[in-house]
This record gives sequence, C-alpha cells and structure tokens, in this order.
Amino acid sequence: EAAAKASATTADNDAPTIFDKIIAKEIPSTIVYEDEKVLAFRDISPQAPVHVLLIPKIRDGLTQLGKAEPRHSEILGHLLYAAKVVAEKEGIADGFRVVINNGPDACQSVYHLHLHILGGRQMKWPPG
Ligand code: DGP
Repeated sequence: EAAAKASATTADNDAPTIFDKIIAKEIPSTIVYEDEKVLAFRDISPQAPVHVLLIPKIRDGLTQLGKAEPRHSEILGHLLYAAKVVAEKEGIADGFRVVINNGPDACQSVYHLHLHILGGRQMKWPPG
C-alpha cells in the first residue's frame, strides 16, 4: 500500500519510462499482442488470472489520459479496439475489465498511457 502510494506520486515529467524499454525490447516482457501502433504484455504484478497492459508504442506526450489532445483521438480509439482483440485472444471475451489509472489519486505509477485488461475471475464493483 505504502509502496503503491509512493510510486503513485511519481511526477509526470514526460520522461521516458520503463515501458519505452519494453517497447524497444531492451528489457524482457511477455508480449501477447502487437501491431504497428500498440503493444500488449503481461503485467509484472497480476491482479487477476489474466492481467495484460496495452500501450501505444509512441508516447507523443500521452503520459496519461488526462493529457490527451485532439491529435490522440485515433490512437485512443485504436487502443480500445485492440483491448477487445486482446480480450478475445486471452479467452476472456465473456467478461473483462479495462482500467486506466489516471494520475496520483488513481495510483498511476508509470507515466506512459496504459490500459489494464483484467479477467479470468469474477470482478467486483465498486473497484478499490
Ligand atoms: P499503473 O499503476 O496504472 O501505473 O500501472 C502500472 C503497471 O505496470 C503495474 O500494474 C505494474 C506494471 N509494471 C511496472 N513495471 C513493469 C515492468 O517492468 N514489466 C511489466 N510487465 N509490468 C510492469
């Protein structure tokens, strides 16, 4: 909890993140889907039997959803469509959750936009 809060207070300074290294394949990840615009890989700290992170390959200032500009509309739409493709590939199309943690109050810890795709168990509502 404390570690989550500490990392969640990391500044959004538009600097490269660990996800840039994952995109560049400089550090390993388990990739489950990839196209020319997006990359999906397993979360290092899974919160459900299926927990995939889906990210744009180009950050373009999109450190968090709250920084979205009109020019990002196409990639934002593409990410949502890709989330559905990933859910189907992962066998969770009957029930999955897509989460974007935006900013410190949502415990965002990596400032490169990412969608969490979670499934494989009964989800609860409201989320924590
Ligand atoms: P968020 O709290 O929404 O910013 O989520 C960031 C997620 O990124 C968190 O669930 C853990 C995951 N993560 C952080 N570093 C790595 C890494 O090096 N590899 C992988 N696969 N996931 C990572």
